[in-house]
Amino acid sequence: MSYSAKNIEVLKGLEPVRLRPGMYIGNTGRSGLNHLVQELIDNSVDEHLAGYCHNIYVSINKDGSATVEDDGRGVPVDIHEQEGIPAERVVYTVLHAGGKFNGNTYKISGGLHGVGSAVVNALSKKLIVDVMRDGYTHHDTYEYGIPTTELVDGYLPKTKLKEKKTGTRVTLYPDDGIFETVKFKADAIKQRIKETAYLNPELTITFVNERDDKEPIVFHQPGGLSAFVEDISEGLTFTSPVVALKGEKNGIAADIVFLMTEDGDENIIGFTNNITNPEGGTHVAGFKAAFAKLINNYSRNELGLLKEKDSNLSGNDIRSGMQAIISVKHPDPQFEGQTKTKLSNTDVTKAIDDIVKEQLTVYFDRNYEVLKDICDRAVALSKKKALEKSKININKFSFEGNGKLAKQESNDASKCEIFIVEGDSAGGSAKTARNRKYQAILPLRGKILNVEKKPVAKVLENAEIKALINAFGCGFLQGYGNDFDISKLNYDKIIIMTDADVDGAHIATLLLTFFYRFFPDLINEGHIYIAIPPLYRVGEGKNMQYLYSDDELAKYRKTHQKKFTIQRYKGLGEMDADQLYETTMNPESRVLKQVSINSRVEANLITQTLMGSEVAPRREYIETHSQDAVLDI
Ligand code: 0RA
Repeated sequence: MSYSAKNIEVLKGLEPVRLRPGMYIGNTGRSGLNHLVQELIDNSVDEHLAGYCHNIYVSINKDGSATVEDDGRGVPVDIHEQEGIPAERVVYTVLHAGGKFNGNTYKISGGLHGVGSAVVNALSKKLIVDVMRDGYTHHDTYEYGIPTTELVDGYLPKTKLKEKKTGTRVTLYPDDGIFETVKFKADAIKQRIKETAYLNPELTITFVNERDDKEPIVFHQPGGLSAFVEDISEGLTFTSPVVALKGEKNGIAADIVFLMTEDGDENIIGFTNNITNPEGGTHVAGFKAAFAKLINNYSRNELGLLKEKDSNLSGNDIRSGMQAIISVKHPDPQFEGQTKTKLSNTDVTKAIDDIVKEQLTVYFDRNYEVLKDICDRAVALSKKKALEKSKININKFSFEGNGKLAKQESNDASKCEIFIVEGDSAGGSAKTARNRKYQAILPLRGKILNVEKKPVAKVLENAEIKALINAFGCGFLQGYGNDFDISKLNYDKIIIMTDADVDGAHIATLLLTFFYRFFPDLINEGHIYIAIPPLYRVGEGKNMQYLYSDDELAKYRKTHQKKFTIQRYKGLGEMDADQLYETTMNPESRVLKQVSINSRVEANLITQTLMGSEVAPRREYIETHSQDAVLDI
């Protein structure tokens, strides 16, 4: 086949990726962009898992590109039998080609990851590949997925290596025609690298952000998962040592570490084949259930802490303060959920249950005092909660405290939305602007209570919070009793609509803290959204348009040399009702961000940093990270 015919074939093959990037990398925002780098890192980690690569270097470069280099065997460069081109070209131009070469059992293939090098290539305006093997550097380049390096007698051009080394180096320039922003988020990449280092104790990953001239950071964690669980528990008071369990059942390998704390929130993080599962899944649920079952058994039968008439201890009480990491390796992982990161293989539940039962029994036999302490604490907490609950006056929660809720007309919850807005004046505009059939408005008077570390009874006395709970209609006290019932939720979408300024971000954060603590399932099930109001209205005469970020404005300036006017919106109140509806409320034209708990590792940290007692750093964090903080809780 001729060179150009081959290229047309490549173009066709990669076309679906460029047409629907979201299907392959989740979205075309910052997190989608970061997936490109993560994908390259994951490929190098696969090479490590195959037993070859021990060092990975990641850099974000000054020219806007990112480089991932490893010291593995190097991507094969010999001629691919079926395709008749260098195998490296097949890896970077044929979708899902990656796994075929590698005999690796646990090839990463889950969720948004493992989408393949070809996807990265397709979404890059330029990609440079250098393969070091057989004493040569083999060089290749692509633009928008299409090879741009001329082959030499059918092979990649090569230069002799001065030193004896092997490996693969890939530099990618993200396509700015695809991504909303092409500025990599160093913190998110660092976070992933850190996790990867803990999960692969024999791997060393070096990260450098050339944009800020800081020293390279070396991630090497010989302590593995045990060190990881201590890290996520930093600052908490431990009430148990680190307990590590390890096993394999029916081809599913599991590594489990946990420790108990007095003051932390339960935090159980799942990984499948080295990739984090922010939405959890069968491994996390399986571990929770297995642990609770075992502790109930011990409490009742061995320790005599529960009488015959006593009901079982709740799982939440048993695991209170637990920090855990559940890492499974599965040959064929399946994912579901809002972000397709929730592990769904049902065979994992049984495997985890078996491993926990076998190994934890052995551990508790040898460490009786650890068992006794866990059981005693669970019983004490259960009694304390029963007492606290008996003091809460449930009658206060009649549907009287609706605040200034403007209800919608429809009763079809699947179509209804509630906008939570800041203050009466924005509330008034929103009430005028809304589609009354499906949209309800709940104005909040000023800032809602910061619920972090407040006793439940105090929280429930707060008028704004009462209004929220009553409007939602699905009960409350999730984790405390059985009053919460998500099927009764009155709305499909709960939308936080605040000004695009520091105060607005603070109110949004307070609300998210409230949801995170009291209604985590509303977040997990994808019901919580943040409305993004426009920052600017730009244009000339009749050709006015709205811009939602400073990046968009910068782009607009570049492409519009002619005269235009800019109006900056300082708050929702500056828009008239029509504008507010058009830009922020109309499902056809608005910008909404769905809130998800992206990284449980960070979620606790963020609520604690933002909502803790130190006001000054909190303000700074909100100001500079408001969008990210809000969305990454
Ligand atoms: C397939 C086969 C072999 C290595 C690789 C893939 C490989 C892929 C990547 C991606 C990034 N770094 C990588 N390193 C290696 C092994 C071929 C052989 O030598 O037998």
